[in-house]
Amino acid sequence: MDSIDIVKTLASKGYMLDPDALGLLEKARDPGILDRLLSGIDPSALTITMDDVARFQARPPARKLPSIKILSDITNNSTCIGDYDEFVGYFRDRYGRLGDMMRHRVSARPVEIVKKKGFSRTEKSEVSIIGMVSDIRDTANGNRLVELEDQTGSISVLISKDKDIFDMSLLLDEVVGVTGTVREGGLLMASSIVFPDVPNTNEPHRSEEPSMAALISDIHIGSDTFLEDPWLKFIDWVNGDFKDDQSHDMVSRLKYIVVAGDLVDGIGVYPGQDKELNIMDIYDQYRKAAEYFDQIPHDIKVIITPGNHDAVRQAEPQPALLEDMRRMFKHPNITFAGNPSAVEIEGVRLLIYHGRSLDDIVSNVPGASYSRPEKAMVELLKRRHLSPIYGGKVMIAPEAKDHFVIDPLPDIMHSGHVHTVGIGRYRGVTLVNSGTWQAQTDFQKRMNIQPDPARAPLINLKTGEVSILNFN
Ligand code: D5M
Ligand code: FE
Ligand code: ZN
Repeated sequence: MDSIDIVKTLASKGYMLDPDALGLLEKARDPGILDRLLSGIDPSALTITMDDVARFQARPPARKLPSIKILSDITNNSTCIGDYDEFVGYFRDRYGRLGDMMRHRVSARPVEIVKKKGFSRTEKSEVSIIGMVSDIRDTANGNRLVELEDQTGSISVLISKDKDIFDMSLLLDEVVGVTGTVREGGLLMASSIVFPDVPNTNEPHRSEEPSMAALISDIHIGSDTFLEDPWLKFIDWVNGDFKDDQSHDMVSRLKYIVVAGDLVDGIGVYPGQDKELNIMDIYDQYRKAAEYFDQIPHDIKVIITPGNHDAVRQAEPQPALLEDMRRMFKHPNITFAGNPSAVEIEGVRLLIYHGRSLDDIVSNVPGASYSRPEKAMVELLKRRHLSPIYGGKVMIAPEAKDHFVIDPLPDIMHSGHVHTVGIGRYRGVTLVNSGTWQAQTDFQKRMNIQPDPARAPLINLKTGEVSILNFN
């Protein structure tokens, strides 16, 4: 709106305008401000001042925000070249760190010693081991036989179908603690199983300010099913295009926007993708993305991490977007980080992981589904690992350190990938799956995956409360 329109609109309602106030209104790039001003101002006022305008601004001038601290990220820290020896080191690190999380609860003995116990005596006292699951089978009698390994050897563990623990789902390559009695021949009859898990005394960190963070993902810019209208509605909303008080309250506190991967649809991600693209060039896709993100108010801090559709290596952990793409973004407050990455915002720890392993959880954990992604995320959190199954959907690069181990514990875990929205809490940790800005694709139609497009979950960093806004 130009100055003449602003003055005319206000004059038609009987208000005059200070020149300073007019300057502020022009500068605000805040399409909803006149409506808010007119419905909120004292009707007996004659002249609108700069203070009046400031009161109705969607985003009051920001105080200096604390910086975003990166706690862990593979970007520029990759050690892996793909040697066999590296896999040995990778799994040793996984076993060591997950095992350590259980040692105070399980007084584990080495597998080789435990097996000998079975040969030497017939005593019925219980023993414990910590091992990595290398095989899971059902026996002819309907029990479950699991193979567990530590550095000393491998042992067979029988989980009887008559025990409660039979209902616990075990995954290949995860690290668990098992207690039971050893039979002659060295078979361990399990009586209890523990995961690395979250301590039940866990208290999340909270910000001192009620700052809001919008958690989004799977925008898929460049796809012909990308929902540009709702997306632009979101961008306008962030810029103040609303009339309601609830939006005003939220946008005035909105300090962060986090993107958990699949910013663009990419090129050659699946067979026949070119028939479903609007933008056929990967650079053009990122150029378009940069154009959208530059419209986000510059005092909002943005974090962008990649997903399986982005133009970085497919093996996870994935590094941040390349410099070629990053420099297209003119927004001055964007942090580009890897997938996964752990960051600290106002003292609150946020774990960002695109979520490709959720496909593995949905297909391997009975009861897990695409419609309740937060439940699948709980399965990852209990295992303190973002991608327990090796050789599933996630191609894992054998880094010296296992970047998928969930340590330190996050206060918020943010994923996407499955295109459904889910909010949950597990032992103090808030779980958010942030849906998508892409309509149902042909592939998803065939797989019967129903997406929840154009929703933006917003989390209050002081309370941990999440609100889902619908931009459809
Ligand atoms: O994934 C979006 C959703 O669709 C996610 O739940 C996986 C599923 N999907 C997509 N492509 C495939 C293939 N080829 N096999 C199995 N499941 C798939 P996105 O990463 O956005 O494509
Ligand atoms: Fe996606
Ligand atoms: Zn994805």
